Amino acid sequence: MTDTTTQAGTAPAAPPQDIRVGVIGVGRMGADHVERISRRTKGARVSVVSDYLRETAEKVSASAPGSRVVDTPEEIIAADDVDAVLIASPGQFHRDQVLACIAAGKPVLCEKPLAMNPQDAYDVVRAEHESGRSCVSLGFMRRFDTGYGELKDALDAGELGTPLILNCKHRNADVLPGFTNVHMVYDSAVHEIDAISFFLEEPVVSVQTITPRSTENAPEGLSDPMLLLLRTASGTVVTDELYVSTDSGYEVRTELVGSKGVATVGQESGMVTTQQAGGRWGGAVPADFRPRFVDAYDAEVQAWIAAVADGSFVAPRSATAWDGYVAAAVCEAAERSLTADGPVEVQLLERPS
Ligand code: ISE
Repeated sequence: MTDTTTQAGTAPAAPPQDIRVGVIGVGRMGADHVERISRRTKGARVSVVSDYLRETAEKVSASAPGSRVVDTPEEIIAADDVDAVLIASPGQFHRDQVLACIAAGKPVLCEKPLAMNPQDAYDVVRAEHESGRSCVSLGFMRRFDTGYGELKDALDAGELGTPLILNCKHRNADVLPGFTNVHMVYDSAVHEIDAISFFLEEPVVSVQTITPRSTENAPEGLSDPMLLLLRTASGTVVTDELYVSTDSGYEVRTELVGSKGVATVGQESGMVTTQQAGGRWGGAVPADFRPRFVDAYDAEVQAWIAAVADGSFVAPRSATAWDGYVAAAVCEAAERSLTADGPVEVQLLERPS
């Protein structure tokens, strides 16, 4: 039990208040965040949730003690019992919801992508700049992955020399219905595009999309697998192999080829088993990004809550609105390259000073 006795004349110290988080969108990812905040995040609790399916919101709210359900994102952002907002709605709603958080002066962690085009993403950058304070964190959780962190530290320490090639592989067992080539770029490849900002800290100047013949597992109209070839300002080349209907499991691997060495992350094999039946040797593959990146998501949300609590609002390693804009600009060039011959130039607006 906590000892609350004090010396005569001094008031007892007020216990630190939990940060009250409102969660917009509690489908697959939002529900995962509600569970994380309710069970594993220190100094935070979920106070309000909303979803376009009221029934889903009620079910998820029932798992978060003390939370309530409202009908609209606007109600969450305006609520007196919401100190910070987590947005996990579909990407096309992010711009308006983030702008509303900026207008309300509330710190926000928005799942990627920031927007489905660079213009919308830049609106957020400008609005945050004009508000005079940074309050937008973007959910590129891989920045908080241990392997990503190790590779970044090795690069920064010069252990790998000059980065020459970054090879990325991104494989999903399957995707949600309605997933198109545009989602492949803005929803999936956007992670590797942000990885370029994170690891190499320089702009992408051009991108080319290559589409081999598709797997028979791919949904109608989706070019799967898809290959992106990107070139940075200083000449590093990035390959991104996306394959989202493998029908097996979730794999994300990153290999940096440097002038002094090659480093690979994402090859965790966990337990390896020899099975008598079938004569096979091997380990398990995570089903999707939630188990694969659970530690990264936990670390990301915990760092965000700490930043909200100390008033800085954006954690040091977190992606910002600017990172979201840069990613959207590269995605737009990748989208254009789907129907163009050869590489497409990336156009970037000036960063507000
Ligand atoms: C999904 O939206 C994610 O963000 C996952 O991390 C990614 O692997 C998947 O391809 C996306 O659809």
